[in-house]
Amino acid sequence: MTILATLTHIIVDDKILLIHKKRGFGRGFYNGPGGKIECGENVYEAAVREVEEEIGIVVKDIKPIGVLIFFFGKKEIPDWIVYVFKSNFFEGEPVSSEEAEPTWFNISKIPYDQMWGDDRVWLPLLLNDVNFMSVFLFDQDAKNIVRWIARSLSPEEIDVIFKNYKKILEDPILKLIL
Ligand code: 6OG
Repeated sequence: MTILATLTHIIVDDKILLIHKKRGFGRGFYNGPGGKIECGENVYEAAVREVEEEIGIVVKDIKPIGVLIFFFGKKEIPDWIVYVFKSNFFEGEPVSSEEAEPTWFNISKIPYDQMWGDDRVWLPLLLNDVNFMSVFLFDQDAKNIVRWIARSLSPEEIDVIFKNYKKILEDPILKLIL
């Protein structure tokens, strides 16, 4: 089954707020705060909840920016679909939790060598306000990227995909990666 999740990148002036993941999938990496969408939630609600659970702040005015699709080995349906948001506003002060340690980085010093390999591809698009979808075929144990493909999305496409994840599974780009 495909896991649906969110990632939210908070950017204030020339700084980006990342978490150092203390446990779970991607432990040891820096990433945006985020996590699995729960039953009955929409993607926006899930994104706000996950940021608050992980680092104690209430993120405001989140903008949908892109979608990531991950296959760990070739298979019919993706392992993860991750909805990516961007925000420039929040309330509260970022604090550590059992799951995450928040850290600000200058956007010219993003620690890509301590992040998932796919981030080098799409984080620059997010920073430049380009709406995107990006599909990654990793090897079976999620270590190396075998190949990837990305394209920009129109605001209309973003709207459709953020309302119904099944739409993304119909995109012909998925056939190119497998
Ligand atoms: P929890 O275990 O915290 O959800 N995630 C990825 N993020 C990046 N940048 N690259 C990947 O490449 C990822 N695979 C999953 C989605 C895990 C969090 O990790 C993200 C979730 O925000 C494979 O519930």
